[in-house]
Amino acid sequence: MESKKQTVCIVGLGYVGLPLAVQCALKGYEVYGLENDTEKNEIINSGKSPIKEEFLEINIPKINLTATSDPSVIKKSDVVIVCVPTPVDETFMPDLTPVKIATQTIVENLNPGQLVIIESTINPGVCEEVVEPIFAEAGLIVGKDYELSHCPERINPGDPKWNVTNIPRVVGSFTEQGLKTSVTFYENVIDAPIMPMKSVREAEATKIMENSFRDINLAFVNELAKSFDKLGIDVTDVIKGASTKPFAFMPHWPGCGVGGHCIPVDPYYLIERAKASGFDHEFLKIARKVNNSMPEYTVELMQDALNKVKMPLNGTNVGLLGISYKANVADLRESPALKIIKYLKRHMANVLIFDPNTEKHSTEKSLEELLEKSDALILATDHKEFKEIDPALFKKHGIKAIVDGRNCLNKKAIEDLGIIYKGIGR
Ligand code: SAJ
Repeated sequence: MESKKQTVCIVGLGYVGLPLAVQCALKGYEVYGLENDTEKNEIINSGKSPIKEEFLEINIPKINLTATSDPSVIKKSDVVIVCVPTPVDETFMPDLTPVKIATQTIVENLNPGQLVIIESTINPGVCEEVVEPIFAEAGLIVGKDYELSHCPERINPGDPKWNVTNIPRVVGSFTEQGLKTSVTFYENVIDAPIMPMKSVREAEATKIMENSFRDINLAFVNELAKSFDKLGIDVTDVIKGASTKPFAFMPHWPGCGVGGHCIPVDPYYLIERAKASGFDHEFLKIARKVNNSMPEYTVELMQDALNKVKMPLNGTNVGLLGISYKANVADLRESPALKIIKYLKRHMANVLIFDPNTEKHSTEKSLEELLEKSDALILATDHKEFKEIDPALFKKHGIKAIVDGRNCLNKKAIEDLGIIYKGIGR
Protein backbone atom coordinates (compact mmCIF):
# COMPACT_ATOMS: atom_id res chain seq x y z
CA MET A 1 0.00 0.00 0.00
CA GLU A 2 1.57 3.30 -1.14
CA SER A 3 1.30 5.76 1.80
CA LYS A 4 1.22 8.82 -0.49
CA LYS A 5 -2.22 8.28 -2.08
CA GLN A 6 -3.98 6.60 0.90
CA THR A 7 -6.56 8.24 3.12
CA VAL A 8 -7.00 7.33 6.79
CA CYS A 9 -9.92 8.06 9.10
CA ILE A 10 -9.32 7.85 12.86
CA VAL A 11 -12.51 7.45 14.91
CA GLY A 12 -11.96 9.10 18.30
CA LEU A 13 -9.30 11.82 18.80
CA GLY A 14 -8.33 11.13 22.42
CA TYR A 15 -5.01 10.06 24.00
CA VAL A 16 -4.81 7.22 21.48
CA GLY A 17 -6.47 8.50 18.31
CA LEU A 18 -4.96 11.97 18.11
CA PRO A 19 -1.27 10.91 18.26
CA LEU A 20 -2.03 8.20 15.68
CA ALA A 21 -3.77 10.72 13.39
CA VAL A 22 -0.80 13.07 13.68
CA GLN A 23 1.67 10.28 12.95
CA CYS A 24 -0.30 9.14 9.88
CA ALA A 25 -0.30 12.73 8.58
CA LEU A 26 3.44 13.04 9.22
CA LYS A 27 3.91 9.86 7.16
CA GLY A 28 2.11 11.41 4.19
CA TYR A 29 -1.44 10.08 4.53
CA GLU A 30 -4.50 12.23 3.98
CA VAL A 31 -6.07 12.09 7.49
CA TYR A 32 -9.56 12.71 8.80
CA GLY A 33 -10.31 12.62 12.52
CA LEU A 34 -13.90 11.69 13.33
CA GLU A 35 -14.63 13.16 16.76
CA ASN A 36 -17.93 14.00 18.52
CA ASP A 37 -16.41 16.84 20.56
CA THR A 38 -16.77 19.78 18.18
CA GLU A 39 -14.85 22.08 20.56
CA LYS A 40 -11.89 19.69 20.34
CA ASN A 41 -12.25 19.67 16.54
CA GLU A 42 -12.08 23.46 16.43
CA ILE A 43 -8.90 23.47 18.52
CA ILE A 44 -7.28 20.85 16.27
CA ASN A 45 -8.39 22.51 13.02
CA SER A 46 -6.90 25.78 14.30
CA GLY A 47 -3.54 23.96 14.50
CA LYS A 48 -3.44 23.53 18.27
CA SER A 49 -3.44 20.49 20.57
CA PRO A 50 -6.35 19.91 23.01
CA ILE A 51 -4.01 17.70 25.09
CA LYS A 52 -0.85 18.81 26.91
CA GLU A 53 1.54 16.46 25.10
CA GLU A 54 4.77 17.62 23.45
CA PHE A 55 4.51 15.35 20.37
CA LEU A 56 1.07 16.84 19.62
CA GLU A 57 1.92 20.44 20.43
CA ILE A 58 4.94 20.35 18.13
CA ASN A 59 3.34 18.49 15.21
CA ILE A 60 -0.30 19.53 14.97
CA PRO A 61 0.62 22.99 13.64
CA LYS A 62 2.74 21.32 10.93
CA ILE A 63 0.26 18.83 9.46
CA ASN A 64 -2.93 18.74 7.42
CA LEU A 65 -5.43 16.98 9.71
CA THR A 66 -9.18 17.52 9.29
CA ALA A 67 -11.08 16.98 12.53
CA THR A 68 -14.83 16.64 12.04
CA SER A 69 -17.98 15.11 13.50
CA ASP A 70 -19.30 14.29 10.00
CA PRO A 71 -19.16 10.46 9.56
CA SER A 72 -19.27 10.74 5.76
CA VAL A 73 -15.45 11.20 5.86
CA ILE A 74 -15.32 7.41 6.43
CA LYS A 75 -16.55 6.93 2.85
CA LYS A 76 -13.47 8.80 1.58
CA SER A 77 -11.02 6.65 3.54
CA ASP A 78 -9.07 3.54 2.59
CA VAL A 79 -8.31 2.72 6.24
CA VAL A 80 -10.57 3.47 9.20
CA ILE A 81 -9.20 2.99 12.75
CA VAL A 82 -11.38 2.86 15.87
CA CYS A 83 -9.74 4.54 18.88
CA VAL A 84 -12.70 5.01 21.21
CA PRO A 85 -12.76 4.31 24.98
CA THR A 86 -13.52 0.86 26.38
CA PRO A 87 -14.40 1.68 29.99
CA VAL A 88 -16.05 -0.28 32.77
CA ASP A 89 -19.15 0.91 34.65
CA GLU A 90 -19.34 1.44 38.42
CA THR A 91 -19.83 -2.31 38.93
CA PHE A 92 -16.64 -2.96 36.89
CA MET A 93 -18.67 -4.42 34.01
CA PRO A 94 -17.12 -3.81 30.55
CA ASP A 95 -18.92 -1.21 28.43
CA LEU A 96 -18.50 -1.77 24.67
CA THR A 97 -21.07 0.87 23.75
CA PRO A 98 -18.52 3.28 22.19
CA VAL A 99 -17.05 0.43 20.08
CA LYS A 100 -20.52 -0.68 18.96
CA ILE A 101 -21.54 2.86 18.00
CA ALA A 102 -18.29 3.40 16.09
CA THR A 103 -18.75 0.09 14.26
CA GLN A 104 -22.34 0.92 13.32
CA THR A 105 -21.18 4.32 12.01
CA ILE A 106 -18.57 2.61 9.83
CA VAL A 107 -21.14 0.12 8.51
CA GLU A 108 -23.38 3.02 7.51
CA ASN A 109 -20.53 4.83 5.75
CA LEU A 110 -18.43 1.93 4.51
CA ASN A 111 -16.11 2.44 1.55
CA PRO A 112 -16.20 -1.03 -0.10
CA GLY A 113 -12.90 -2.88 0.31
CA GLN A 114 -11.99 -0.69 3.30
CA LEU A 115 -9.53 -1.86 5.95
CA VAL A 116 -11.20 -1.52 9.37
CA ILE A 117 -8.87 -1.65 12.39
CA ILE A 118 -9.89 -1.65 16.06
CA GLU A 119 -7.18 -0.12 18.30
CA SER A 120 -9.33 0.21 21.41
CA THR A 121 -8.42 -2.33 24.10
CA ILE A 122 -10.86 -5.23 23.90
CA ASN A 123 -10.97 -8.74 25.28
CA PRO A 124 -10.45 -11.87 23.17
CA GLY A 125 -13.64 -12.49 21.20
CA VAL A 126 -14.92 -8.94 20.78
CA CYS A 127 -14.00 -8.65 17.08
CA GLU A 128 -15.62 -12.00 16.23
CA GLU A 129 -18.57 -11.82 18.63
CA VAL A 130 -19.44 -8.09 18.69
CA VAL A 131 -17.86 -6.17 15.82
CA GLU A 132 -18.09 -8.59 12.87
CA PRO A 133 -21.78 -9.42 13.59
CA ILE A 134 -22.68 -5.75 13.23
CA PHE A 135 -21.22 -5.83 9.70
CA ALA A 136 -22.87 -9.20 8.98
CA GLU A 137 -26.21 -7.77 10.13
CA ALA A 138 -25.90 -5.29 7.25
CA GLY A 139 -25.02 -8.10 4.81
CA LEU A 140 -21.33 -7.16 4.74
CA ILE A 141 -18.89 -10.07 4.50
CA VAL A 142 -15.42 -9.77 6.07
CA GLY A 143 -12.70 -10.56 3.52
CA LYS A 144 -15.05 -9.62 0.68
CA ASP A 145 -16.73 -6.24 1.43
CA TYR A 146 -14.13 -5.10 4.01
CA GLU A 147 -11.16 -6.35 6.06
CA LEU A 148 -11.22 -6.37 9.88
CA SER A 149 -8.10 -6.29 12.09
CA HIS A 150 -7.15 -5.57 15.68
CA CYS A 151 -3.99 -3.67 16.57
CA PRO A 152 -4.14 -2.85 20.30
CA GLU A 153 -3.00 0.66 21.23
CA ARG A 154 0.05 0.99 23.48
CA ILE A 155 0.09 4.67 24.28
CA ASN A 156 1.77 5.55 27.57
CA PRO A 157 0.66 9.10 28.41
CA GLY A 158 3.41 11.33 29.75
CA ASP A 159 6.20 8.98 28.64
CA PRO A 160 9.09 11.05 27.20
CA LYS A 161 10.70 8.05 25.45
CA TRP A 162 7.97 5.75 24.11
CA ASN A 163 5.26 7.21 21.90
CA VAL A 164 3.16 6.37 18.87
CA THR A 165 6.15 6.72 16.53
CA ASN A 166 8.37 4.05 18.10
CA ILE A 167 6.31 1.57 20.13
CA PRO A 168 6.28 -1.91 18.55
CA ARG A 169 2.80 -3.28 17.79
CA VAL A 170 1.02 -6.59 17.29
CA VAL A 171 -1.78 -7.07 14.78
CA GLY A 172 -4.28 -9.82 14.03
CA SER A 173 -6.85 -10.09 11.26
CA PHE A 174 -9.69 -12.25 9.96
CA THR A 175 -7.96 -13.06 6.66
CA GLU A 176 -4.43 -13.43 5.28
CA GLN A 177 -5.02 -10.46 3.01
CA GLY A 178 -6.32 -8.38 5.92
CA LEU A 179 -3.24 -9.26 7.97
CA LYS A 180 -0.86 -8.44 5.11
CA THR A 181 -2.52 -5.07 4.41
CA SER A 182 -2.60 -4.19 8.13
CA VAL A 183 1.06 -5.05 8.70
CA THR A 184 2.08 -3.04 5.64
CA PHE A 185 0.03 -0.07 6.85
CA TYR A 186 1.59 -0.05 10.33
CA GLU A 187 5.08 -0.59 8.88
CA ASN A 188 4.46 2.58 6.85
CA VAL A 189 3.28 4.53 9.89
CA ILE A 190 5.37 3.30 12.83
CA ASP A 191 9.17 3.08 13.02
CA ALA A 192 9.18 -0.12 15.09
CA PRO A 193 8.60 -3.85 14.55
CA ILE A 194 5.05 -4.92 13.72
CA MET A 195 4.31 -8.51 14.81
CA PRO A 196 1.60 -10.38 12.88
CA MET A 197 -0.44 -12.65 15.15
CA LYS A 198 -2.03 -15.90 14.01
CA SER A 199 -5.53 -14.61 14.74
CA VAL A 200 -7.43 -11.51 15.74
CA ARG A 201 -8.21 -13.20 19.06
CA GLU A 202 -4.49 -13.55 19.82
CA ALA A 203 -4.01 -9.83 19.19
CA GLU A 204 -6.88 -9.02 21.57
CA ALA A 205 -5.39 -11.35 24.20
CA THR A 206 -1.92 -9.78 23.89
CA LYS A 207 -2.96 -6.35 25.14
CA ILE A 208 -5.16 -7.71 27.91
CA MET A 209 -2.31 -9.94 29.04
CA GLU A 210 0.33 -7.17 29.09
CA ASN A 211 -1.90 -4.88 31.16
CA SER A 212 -3.07 -7.64 33.49
CA PHE A 213 0.61 -8.50 33.98
CA ARG A 214 1.13 -4.95 35.22
CA ASP A 215 -1.96 -4.99 37.43
CA ILE A 216 -1.00 -8.23 39.25
CA ASN A 217 2.57 -7.01 39.76
CA LEU A 218 1.25 -3.77 41.22
CA ALA A 219 -1.08 -5.77 43.48
CA PHE A 220 1.89 -7.86 44.61
CA VAL A 221 3.92 -4.85 45.80
CA ASN A 222 0.83 -3.17 47.23
CA GLU A 223 0.11 -6.23 49.36
CA LEU A 224 3.77 -6.38 50.41
CA ALA A 225 3.54 -2.71 51.41
CA LYS A 226 0.64 -3.43 53.78
CA SER A 227 2.47 -6.43 55.24
CA PHE A 228 5.83 -4.69 55.62
CA ASP A 229 4.16 -1.66 57.25
CA LYS A 230 3.39 -4.01 60.15
CA LEU A 231 6.90 -5.48 60.13
CA GLY A 232 8.68 -2.12 60.14
CA ILE A 233 10.29 -2.90 56.77
CA ASP A 234 10.68 -0.22 54.08
CA VAL A 235 9.27 -2.04 51.05
CA THR A 236 10.85 0.41 48.60
CA ASP A 237 14.30 -0.48 49.93
CA VAL A 238 13.45 -4.17 49.54
CA ILE A 239 12.30 -3.61 45.93
CA LYS A 240 15.54 -1.74 45.23
CA GLY A 241 17.41 -4.66 46.79
CA ALA A 242 15.55 -7.17 44.66
CA SER A 243 16.27 -5.02 41.59
CA THR A 244 19.99 -5.73 41.96
CA LYS A 245 19.14 -9.17 40.60
CA PRO A 246 20.09 -8.79 36.92
CA PHE A 247 17.47 -11.27 35.64
CA ALA A 248 13.93 -12.48 36.33
CA PHE A 249 12.89 -9.49 38.41
CA MET A 250 10.96 -6.40 37.28
CA PRO A 251 10.40 -3.62 39.85
CA HIS A 252 6.94 -2.20 40.41
CA TRP A 253 6.21 0.35 43.12
CA PRO A 254 3.45 0.44 45.76
CA GLY A 255 1.16 3.45 45.92
CA CYS A 256 -2.19 4.87 46.99
CA GLY A 257 -3.91 3.06 44.12
CA VAL A 258 -3.90 2.04 40.45
CA GLY A 259 -5.72 4.41 38.12
CA GLY A 260 -5.97 5.24 34.45
CA HIS A 261 -8.03 4.02 31.55
CA CYS A 262 -5.96 0.84 31.04
CA ILE A 263 -4.50 -1.02 33.97
CA PRO A 264 -7.44 -1.06 36.40
CA VAL A 265 -9.91 -1.64 33.57
CA ASP A 266 -8.50 -4.18 31.12
CA PRO A 267 -8.42 -7.21 33.48
CA TYR A 268 -12.19 -6.93 33.97
CA TYR A 269 -12.69 -7.45 30.22
CA LEU A 270 -10.91 -10.80 30.43
CA ILE A 271 -12.51 -11.75 33.78
CA GLU A 272 -16.01 -11.25 32.39
CA ARG A 273 -15.42 -12.91 29.01
CA ALA A 274 -13.67 -15.91 30.58
CA LYS A 275 -16.56 -16.27 33.03
CA ALA A 276 -18.92 -16.63 30.04
CA SER A 277 -16.75 -19.56 28.94
CA GLY A 278 -16.85 -21.10 32.39
CA PHE A 279 -13.41 -20.03 33.65
CA ASP A 280 -13.00 -18.04 36.88
CA HIS A 281 -9.94 -15.76 36.94
CA GLU A 282 -9.54 -15.89 40.74
CA PHE A 283 -5.99 -14.48 40.61
CA LEU A 284 -6.89 -11.47 38.44
CA LYS A 285 -9.85 -10.75 40.71
CA ILE A 286 -7.74 -10.84 43.88
CA ALA A 287 -5.22 -8.48 42.26
CA ARG A 288 -8.02 -6.06 41.39
CA LYS A 289 -9.31 -6.30 44.97
CA VAL A 290 -5.88 -5.50 46.43
CA ASN A 291 -5.32 -2.52 44.14
CA ASN A 292 -8.84 -1.22 44.72
CA SER A 293 -8.18 -1.34 48.49
CA MET A 294 -5.22 1.08 48.37
CA PRO A 295 -7.14 4.41 48.45
CA GLU A 296 -8.95 3.37 51.65
CA TYR A 297 -5.68 2.08 53.10
CA THR A 298 -4.16 5.48 52.38
CA VAL A 299 -6.91 7.24 54.36
CA GLU A 300 -6.42 4.75 57.24
CA LEU A 301 -2.73 5.75 57.25
CA MET A 302 -3.85 9.39 57.49
CA GLN A 303 -6.02 8.48 60.51
CA ASP A 304 -3.07 6.70 62.16
CA ALA A 305 -0.79 9.68 61.49
CA LEU A 306 -3.31 12.17 62.94
CA ASN A 307 -3.81 9.94 65.99
CA LYS A 308 -0.13 10.45 66.77
CA VAL A 309 -0.87 14.19 67.14
CA LYS A 310 -4.27 13.57 68.77
CA MET A 311 -6.23 15.02 65.82
CA PRO A 312 -9.37 13.36 64.47
CA LEU A 313 -9.99 13.28 60.71
CA ASN A 314 -13.33 14.88 61.47
CA GLY A 315 -12.94 18.63 60.90
CA THR A 316 -9.26 18.42 59.93
CA ASN A 317 -8.20 20.27 56.73
CA VAL A 318 -6.53 17.61 54.58
CA GLY A 319 -4.69 18.94 51.52
CA LEU A 320 -4.51 16.60 48.52
CA LEU A 321 -1.33 16.98 46.49
CA GLY A 322 -2.41 15.86 43.01
CA ILE A 323 -5.68 14.46 41.69
CA SER A 324 -4.75 12.97 38.29
CA TYR A 325 -4.13 9.23 38.02
CA LYS A 326 -0.40 9.41 37.37
CA ALA A 327 2.54 11.80 37.34
CA ASN A 328 2.67 14.77 34.97
CA VAL A 329 -0.63 14.13 33.16
CA ALA A 330 -4.00 15.84 33.58
CA ASP A 331 -6.23 12.75 33.41
CA LEU A 332 -8.56 11.74 36.23
CA ARG A 333 -9.90 8.49 34.79
CA GLU A 334 -10.17 5.88 37.58
CA SER A 335 -7.83 8.09 39.62
CA PRO A 336 -7.17 6.77 43.15
CA ALA A 337 -7.31 10.39 44.35
CA LEU A 338 -11.04 10.47 43.61
CA LYS A 339 -11.57 7.50 45.93
CA ILE A 340 -9.32 9.04 48.60
CA ILE A 341 -11.49 12.18 48.51
CA LYS A 342 -14.60 10.03 48.93
CA TYR A 343 -13.18 8.25 52.00
CA LEU A 344 -11.87 11.49 53.54
CA LYS A 345 -15.31 13.09 53.21
CA ARG A 346 -16.92 9.99 54.70
CA HIS A 347 -14.75 10.67 57.77
CA MET A 348 -15.89 14.33 57.77
CA ALA A 349 -12.49 15.76 56.83
CA ASN A 350 -12.34 19.04 54.93
CA VAL A 351 -10.63 18.26 51.61
CA LEU A 352 -8.53 20.81 49.72
CA ILE A 353 -6.96 20.01 46.34
CA PHE A 354 -4.04 21.35 44.32
CA ASP A 355 -2.90 19.73 41.08
CA PRO A 356 -0.57 21.81 38.85
CA ASN A 357 -1.76 19.88 35.78
CA THR A 358 -5.44 20.60 36.21
CA GLU A 359 -6.51 23.89 37.73
CA LYS A 360 -10.17 23.20 37.07
CA HIS A 361 -10.11 20.26 39.50
CA SER A 362 -8.06 22.16 42.11
CA THR A 363 -9.80 23.98 44.96
CA GLU A 364 -6.65 26.03 45.63
CA LYS A 365 -4.86 28.23 43.14
CA SER A 366 -1.35 27.38 44.28
CA LEU A 367 0.72 24.98 46.34
CA GLU A 368 1.36 27.72 48.91
CA GLU A 369 -2.36 28.35 49.27
CA LEU A 370 -3.01 24.64 49.83
CA LEU A 371 -0.22 24.37 52.40
CA GLU A 372 -1.41 27.48 54.21
CA LYS A 373 -4.92 26.11 54.65
CA SER A 374 -4.02 22.48 55.41
CA ASP A 375 -3.35 20.74 58.73
CA ALA A 376 -2.24 17.52 57.02
CA LEU A 377 -1.39 16.36 53.50
CA ILE A 378 -1.92 13.31 51.30
CA LEU A 379 0.29 13.15 48.21
CA ALA A 380 -1.80 11.21 45.67
CA THR A 381 0.17 11.94 42.46
CA ASP A 382 3.93 12.18 42.10
CA HIS A 383 3.96 15.21 39.78
CA LYS A 384 7.46 16.55 39.28
CA GLU A 385 6.47 19.81 41.07
CA PHE A 386 5.82 17.91 44.31
CA LYS A 387 9.08 15.98 44.29
CA GLU A 388 10.97 19.28 44.45
CA ILE A 389 9.16 20.74 47.50
CA ASP A 390 11.57 21.84 50.25
CA PRO A 391 10.29 20.03 53.40
CA ALA A 392 10.90 23.28 55.35
CA LEU A 393 7.83 24.61 53.52
CA PHE A 394 5.69 21.98 55.27
CA LYS A 395 7.06 23.15 58.63
CA LYS A 396 6.56 26.81 57.75
CA HIS A 397 2.87 26.18 57.10
CA GLY A 398 2.37 24.10 60.24
CA ILE A 399 1.68 20.79 58.52
CA LYS A 400 1.27 18.17 61.25
CA ALA A 401 1.22 14.92 59.23
CA ILE A 402 1.90 13.74 55.68
CA VAL A 403 0.86 10.52 53.91
CA ASP A 404 3.08 10.09 50.87
CA GLY A 405 0.90 8.06 48.51
CA ARG A 406 3.66 7.71 45.92
CA ASN A 407 6.66 7.35 48.24
CA CYS A 408 8.31 10.30 46.48
CA LEU A 409 8.98 12.70 49.38
CA ASN A 410 12.01 12.85 51.66
CA LYS A 411 10.85 10.79 54.68
CA LYS A 412 13.89 11.51 56.87
CA ALA A 413 13.90 15.27 56.23
CA ILE A 414 10.19 15.48 57.02
CA GLU A 415 10.51 13.43 60.24
CA ASP A 416 13.55 15.47 61.33
CA LEU A 417 11.26 18.53 61.20
CA GLY A 418 8.95 16.82 63.68
CA ILE A 419 6.22 16.14 61.10
CA ILE A 420 4.55 12.70 61.15
CA TYR A 421 5.37 10.88 57.89
CA LYS A 422 3.74 7.73 56.54
CA GLY A 423 4.52 6.25 53.14
CA ILE A 424 2.94 3.27 51.43
CA GLY A 425 5.01 0.48 52.90
CA ARG A 426 7.69 2.78 54.29
N1 SAJ B 1 1.38 2.75 39.32
C1 SAJ B 1 1.82 2.34 40.58
N2 SAJ B 1 3.06 1.79 40.70
C2 SAJ B 1 3.88 1.63 39.61
C3 SAJ B 1 3.40 2.04 38.34
C4 SAJ B 1 2.16 2.59 38.22
O1 SAJ B 1 1.10 2.46 41.56
O2 SAJ B 1 4.99 1.12 39.76
C5 SAJ B 1 0.04 3.34 39.18
C6 SAJ B 1 0.07 4.71 38.54
O3 SAJ B 1 0.19 5.71 39.53
C7 SAJ B 1 -1.29 4.76 37.86
C8 SAJ B 1 -1.55 3.32 37.48
O4 SAJ B 1 -0.69 2.52 38.30
O5 SAJ B 1 -2.30 5.18 38.76
C9 SAJ B 1 -1.28 3.02 36.02
O6 SAJ B 1 0.00 3.50 35.76
P1 SAJ B 1 0.75 3.15 34.34
O7 SAJ B 1 2.14 3.64 34.45
O8 SAJ B 1 0.53 1.74 34.01
O9 SAJ B 1 0.04 4.16 33.39
P2 SAJ B 1 -1.03 3.95 32.26
O10 SAJ B 1 -2.37 3.63 32.76
O11 SAJ B 1 -0.89 5.15 31.38
O12 SAJ B 1 -0.52 2.65 31.52
C10 SAJ B 1 0.06 2.78 30.26
C11 SAJ B 1 -0.43 1.54 29.62
N3 SAJ B 1 -0.32 1.59 28.20
C12 SAJ B 1 -1.28 0.96 27.49
O13 SAJ B 1 -2.20 0.40 28.00
C13 SAJ B 1 -1.16 0.99 26.04
C14 SAJ B 1 0.33 0.33 30.11
O14 SAJ B 1 0.16 -0.77 29.22
C15 SAJ B 1 1.78 0.58 30.20
O15 SAJ B 1 2.40 -0.58 30.77
C16 SAJ B 1 2.03 1.74 31.11
O16 SAJ B 1 1.45 2.87 30.41
C17 SAJ B 1 3.51 1.95 31.35
O17 SAJ B 1 4.28 0.98 31.16
O18 SAJ B 1 3.86 3.03 31.83
